[in-house]
Amino acid sequence: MPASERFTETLYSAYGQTLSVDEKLYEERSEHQHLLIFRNALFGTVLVLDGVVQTTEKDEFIYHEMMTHVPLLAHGAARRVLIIGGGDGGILREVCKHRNVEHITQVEIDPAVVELSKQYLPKHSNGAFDDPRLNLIIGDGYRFVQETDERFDVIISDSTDPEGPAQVLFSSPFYSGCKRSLRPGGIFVAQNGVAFMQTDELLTSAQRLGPLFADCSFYLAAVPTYAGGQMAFAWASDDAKLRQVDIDTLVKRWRETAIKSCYYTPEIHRASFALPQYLRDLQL
Ligand code: AG3
Repeated sequence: MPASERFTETLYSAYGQTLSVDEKLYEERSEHQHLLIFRNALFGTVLVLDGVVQTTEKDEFIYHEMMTHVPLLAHGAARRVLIIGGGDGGILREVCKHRNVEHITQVEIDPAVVELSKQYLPKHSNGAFDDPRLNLIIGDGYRFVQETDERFDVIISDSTDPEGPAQVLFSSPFYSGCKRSLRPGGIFVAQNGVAFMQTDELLTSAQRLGPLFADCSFYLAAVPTYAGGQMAFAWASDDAKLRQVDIDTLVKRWRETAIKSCYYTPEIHRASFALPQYLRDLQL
């Protein structure tokens, strides 16, 4: 394959990041979506779903640590965690590092993502799919939260963007299903797109989460391959204090986990909730 082959993301009509396809590893259309996996000299192995970069070997730690450790450390005593999507296993790997977590349910719609990620992105799950605490369900996360009798301390929605199959994971009924599946004191977080590029999606999520939860907001982290600035993570709970846990408490809890991170620190945790004025003006 000539080194000049390029992949250009199709997420936005007026803008697209381009990566060199230094070696194409896999391409197919599964029942649910188009999958592409290739090697890039800068980012390592790259997973693309329906034309959008989902995760790369080099920068995945930022997203997965922030989606996992922020809610788990804010909660402080999470024992039961639900992951919606996340088929590459990166969130699961980070959740498994928390020894106090007793049970993890993960609901991923596309078995191809799990299997291909185990094969081509093995460091994402790093064996976590074999963790005895895991109940992996291949199924529809939207239906799961409507129907389950299980209750969780933290729910992490690691989906694709709201166009296509994941659209329902940004809907009011999904959010209310998550709310009913949370234990008292529970926290819901979700990837919500790049704040500058997808501001409307933040607004929509805030409008839908607002009536359901006593407290909702966003926190931010810049992930290079989610191009266009800071990635926004939706945050919802019924206890506003969970978003403001003080630094000393976070430092103490973080030490107790004994987790070695590459991005997360208690200071970054606190700072990630500081929103730029253009987002505050939306009254999210
Ligand atoms: N899922 C979220 C990818 C979001 C990409 N969107 C964007 N660039 N606006 C990632 C799955 C990783 N486990």
